This record gives sequence, structure tokens and C-alpha cells, in this order.
Amino acid sequence: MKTQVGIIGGGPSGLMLSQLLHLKGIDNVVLEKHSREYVLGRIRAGVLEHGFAELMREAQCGDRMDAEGEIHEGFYIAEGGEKRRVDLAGHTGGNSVVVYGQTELTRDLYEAREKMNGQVIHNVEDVKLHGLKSDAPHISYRSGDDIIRIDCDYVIGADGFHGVSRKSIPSDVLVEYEKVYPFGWLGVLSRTKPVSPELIYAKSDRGFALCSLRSQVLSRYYIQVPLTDTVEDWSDEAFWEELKARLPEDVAAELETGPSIEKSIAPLRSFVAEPMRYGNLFLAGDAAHIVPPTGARGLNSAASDIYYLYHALVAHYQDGDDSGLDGYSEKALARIWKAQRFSWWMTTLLHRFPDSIAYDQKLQQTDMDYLFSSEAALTSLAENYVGLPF
Ligand code: RFL
Ligand code: PHB
Repeated sequence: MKTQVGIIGGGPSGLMLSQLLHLKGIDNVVLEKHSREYVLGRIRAGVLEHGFAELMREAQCGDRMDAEGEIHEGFYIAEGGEKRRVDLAGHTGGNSVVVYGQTELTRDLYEAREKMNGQVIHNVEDVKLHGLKSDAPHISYRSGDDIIRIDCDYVIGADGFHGVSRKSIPSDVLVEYEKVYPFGWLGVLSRTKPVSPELIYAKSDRGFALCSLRSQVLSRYYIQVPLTDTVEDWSDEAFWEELKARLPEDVAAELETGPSIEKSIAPLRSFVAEPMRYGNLFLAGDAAHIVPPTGARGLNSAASDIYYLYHALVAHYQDGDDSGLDGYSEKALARIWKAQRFSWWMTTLLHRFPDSIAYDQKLQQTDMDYLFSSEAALTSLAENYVGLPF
């Protein structure tokens, strides 16, 4: 098989790039390790920044998002029994975020790929990358007993944190920066009315909690838990009790509880791999960087990678201009590190750190007091949360 761009990974990054390139007449193939049902079963992001939403529209996949997604112009930070609103629109000249689940947008991207007869091959095994430093790289994978070879001009590694692409870069070339946090998030999805029309990020002595939503009938809640906890340790009842204990009393009193439809634990990690290009391999999304979910930056960081790659590949194929490809890693990393800084900051502001000393706690409290006493600090939070320009 031969194509122009071989994309590894059928998550949001890979599918979005595939769709955008196809619309510009650039031939590509997506290789995905799992089935479509499996990919759609993973409950992840809920908040999309404006730039991501724009990219969905450019990919001609924005109709359902625009009809069913909710525009949020603010969110709350709760602490010490009260909640205070962060006015995103007011601090960013009218900017906002869209609440629309990753599951839904991935479904939209799959459907768009299908409609255009895009090539998305599922359940591929043993994906290997070859000749990345040459002008003629190829990808191989196993399907049953057959080894299939795909020759391409470029390989895009959009196969998430555990994928094979990043690992194909020699260790003397790749530099990895990593910070692992001493806790995770236990998330519950439930068919209940969300406790608040806007998200609530709650800091409490018992640990962090987040009230989020997918729609007015579907809620998504998280609580910070020790890394040693497992999903089996948390019955639905125990989860709801702990969540209530971390929220202001008036919010807890309004909380509608019900059976969980999904329950999972995600460890919190910050990670960046540099460079994001090796020969004709380009990394994008979680394959190159991870943030703790506190600032809702993960998927949104993937969006800027895809935006830069898309424009760079179009410039290459349409105008013979390689400056975008040559500058990709540096340009993408500049924005990535800003998202890293913001996610680290928001995580540090809101979580309970088991090893923190009294001095750290004083600083954390001062950071919070400063935030709500300074228009400049609130503006900084707001402009990062809605997304810095691409
Ligand atoms: P993905 O989604 O991990 O997709 C990678 C795909 O590659 C496949 N794959 C392979 N395919 C072929 N060969 C191989 N060897 C392969 N190895 C892996 C995988 O099966 C998979 O389908 O990466 P992508 O596309 O870069 O997308 C990144 C996002 O998924 C991620 O950044 C976000 O979900 C992060 N995130 C959030 N981001 C936001 O912007 N806003 C949020 O509100 C938000 N909330 C979250 C989140 C992530 C969470 N978890 C569970 C980590 C909430 C949570 C709880
Ligand atoms: C979610 O709804 O899953 C969500 C929302 C905001 C975050 C993280 C996760 O910061």
C-alpha cells in the first residue's frame, strides 16, 4: 500500500488530521490499534477551547458540536464553604469554551471519515516504523498472519502516551521531561442533572473535586484520590459521600446522585518529549505531551499540534514550501510548554499534596487569595483556560 501521510493512532489527533488533509486532497491512512467501539468507550475530555472548536468546523465536523455542545463563559472555584466565579468572557474580551465530550467529537470525526471513504484501519497489531531518516519511510503492521507494508512520505505519530511512535525515536535524540503527581483522579459519569450549570473546581482539606458535565442530563464528577486506590475501593455511595464532603454545603445539598455509568482512575502526570520531529516522523498530541487534566488542556494542546502540522503539510504539497515542517517542533513546543505551565499551576493551586509542609500550604493559600484580589491574575487564568492563540 502507498499513501502520502501515514497516521498512527485513531484518537482525536489522528482522525482530525486525517480529515483535514483529505479535504485538501492529501492522501492518508490512519492505523488504530483498537476497535472503534473501544476508542469511543474511553471517557476523557469534556471541555474544548475555542481553537479546537474552530478546527472541528474547518474539518466539516462541527455541526453536532454547535447544536449540542454548551458554550460556557465562566466556571467556579470553590473553597472554604463558598464558590467564586471566574468570568472567562469578561476577562478575555468575550471568549469562551465549549462543553462537548471527547467521545462525541471522536464519533463525529469517525463518521466524517467514513462518509468521505477515508481509510481508517482498526485492530492493527505490531505497528513498526521504518526508515524514518530516509526519503522513503514505511510503516508495517500485522493483520492476522499477514504483515502489511505502507509506504509514505511522512509518518505522523498520534498514538497517545503509550504508543509506539515516540519509542521509535532513538534515546540519544529524545529528551523527556516528566513530573508524576502523588495522586490520581477518580471519575464518575452518571445520568443525573449536573449540580451546577457551570463547572466547579473545588479545593478542600480532604482533597480536590471537580463537578463537570456532558449535557443537562449527564454529569461528570471527579475526586482526587491516592495513587494506591483502585476503582474497586470506591462504591458509588462512598464516591458521592466523599464528593459532597469536598463541596460547599449549599452545593452538596443540591447534588443529585445516581448509579455510575462509568468509573475510572487516571493518574496525574506532566510530560513533554523533545523534539517532536525525527526525520520524517512528526509526533502530535498525547504521543508527545501529557498534562494533568486540571486545566482542561490535553486535547486542546493536541489541537495546536494538528493545526501546525496540517498547515505545514498543505504548504509542502501545494507550494513545495517546507518551512512549516522544518519549524514544527519548535513552534508546537513553545505553545505546549505554556499549557504545561498552566496545568501545573492550576493543579498546584487546587490539590492537596500529601508531602506538603506548612510553608507550601501558606503559599497555596496566598496564591488563591491573590487570584481573587487581582484582575490581572484572573485575566491570566482566563486567557490560559480559554486557550492561548495558535
Ligand atoms: P489518544 O486519545 O490517546 O489517542 C491515541 C490513539 O492511538 C492508539 N494507539 C495505537 N494505534 C496504533 N498503533 C499503536 N501502537 C498504538 N498505540 C496506541 C490508541 O488506541 C488511541 O486510540 O491521543 P490523542 O488523539 O493525542 O488525544 C489526546 C486526548 O485524548 C487527551 O489529551 C485528553 O483526553 C486529555 N483530557 C482532557 N483534555 C482537554 O483538552 N480537556 C479536558 O477536559 C480533558 N479532560 C483528559 C480529561 C484526559 C483524561 N484522562 C483519562 C487521561 C479528563 C481525563 C480524566
Ligand atoms: C471533564 O468534564 O471531563 C473535565 C472538565 C474539565 C477538566 C477536566 C475534565 O479540567
